Amino acid sequence: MHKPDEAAKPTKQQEIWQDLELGLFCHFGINTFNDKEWGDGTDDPDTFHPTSMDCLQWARTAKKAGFKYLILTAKHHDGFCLWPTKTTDYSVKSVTWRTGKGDVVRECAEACRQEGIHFGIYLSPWDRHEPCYENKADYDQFYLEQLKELLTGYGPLIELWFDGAGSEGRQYDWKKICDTVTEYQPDAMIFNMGRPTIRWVGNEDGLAPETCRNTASEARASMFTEDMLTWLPDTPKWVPAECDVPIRKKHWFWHPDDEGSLLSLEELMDIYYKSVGRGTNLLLNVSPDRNGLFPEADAERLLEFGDEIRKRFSKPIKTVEGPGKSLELMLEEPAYMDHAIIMEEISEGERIKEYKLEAGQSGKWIELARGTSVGHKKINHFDRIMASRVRFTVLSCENQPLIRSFSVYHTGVEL
Ligand code: FUL
Repeated sequence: MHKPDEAAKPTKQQEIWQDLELGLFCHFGINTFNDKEWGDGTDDPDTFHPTSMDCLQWARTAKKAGFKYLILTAKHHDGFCLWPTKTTDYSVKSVTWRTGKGDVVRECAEACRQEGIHFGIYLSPWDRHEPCYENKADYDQFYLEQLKELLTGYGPLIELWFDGAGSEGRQYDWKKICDTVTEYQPDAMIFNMGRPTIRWVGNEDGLAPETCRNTASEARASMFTEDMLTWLPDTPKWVPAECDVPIRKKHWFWHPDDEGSLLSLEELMDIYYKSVGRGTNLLLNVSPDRNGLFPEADAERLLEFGDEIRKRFSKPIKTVEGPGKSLELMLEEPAYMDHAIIMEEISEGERIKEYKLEAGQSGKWIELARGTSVGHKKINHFDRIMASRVRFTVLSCENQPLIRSFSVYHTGVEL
């Protein structure tokens, strides 16, 4: 029988990254000040003028809400750079803000370090400002220079976010780009392009499919269009997914008057169940406004989200772990329960293909849930039931399943 990815296993760095689960995306730049999502590179640099920017407020809010990393748009498609790069004048060097001596990337990196969360960088390959963009060789060089500045000047990076948008039909030197990341930041994840170590889930709604495996070949077959097949041949076999979504519907940058599009707590929890709860990381975007601060409503929603996750899942009724096709959880006395979380020991790969969950009641087993992939984490919810035994049975697998943890919870939430 053909088993394409049986041998796929994460690197230590991928395992660490998967354990982070929650990342915050921050789209901030010249678009913020011009009410745009995709600036065309002609906006006056001096429009970039945050009145009271405080990256500590971003990092502190992220940390408090339980987010473990933050990714900043150092340069979006408009080409405006948030750090004083040597490669172009279209940057924070050419503005009256902080007399041209500001460096948002530095302030943000330091704030993250201070708060003890990881920092990562988004650097758009598509550049609508840079005149040399038209010349492939020149721009490849220009982009590598920018990347090198970011890789060497801002401490350890958890992730480099390479956006494919706007670059349809354009080839960049992905081999050199990825080699450069590996040379200067060997522990950083490479998002989706070239020789990725993590992949896009395939939509911007923060939703993973019910069956979401970590292996490259299955991901390609189930989620991607043909252009994803341009990954370099030495792409690792283990490529976990990251789900990205903005907290204000469809808007990555801050805009006046769109507070009404802020996702509700229920919507965020649904996204959480369908991203982290399906074994991926969630990268939730919150955009600083023209003050250079997370708007109060967004910050509050983020904190509510963090509180709700903690409220539901910080106190399991009981947890077990171990190898085998069947694991049973026995309580001293019957208890109400409505959720079960299973984590596979993915250091040895992803082995479970199908499973069921049952509760023992008066000598009978009642089926609570059924599922396919588990991987890093699987959240199952079911109607509240009173039981003293819960059983997790693997119905189909490759190799001996290894369960890192199997826990049951009573959240009291009806879904
Ligand atoms: C897309 C971009 O075009 C959006 O502006 C945003 O940056 C999102 C995260 O990725 O491809």
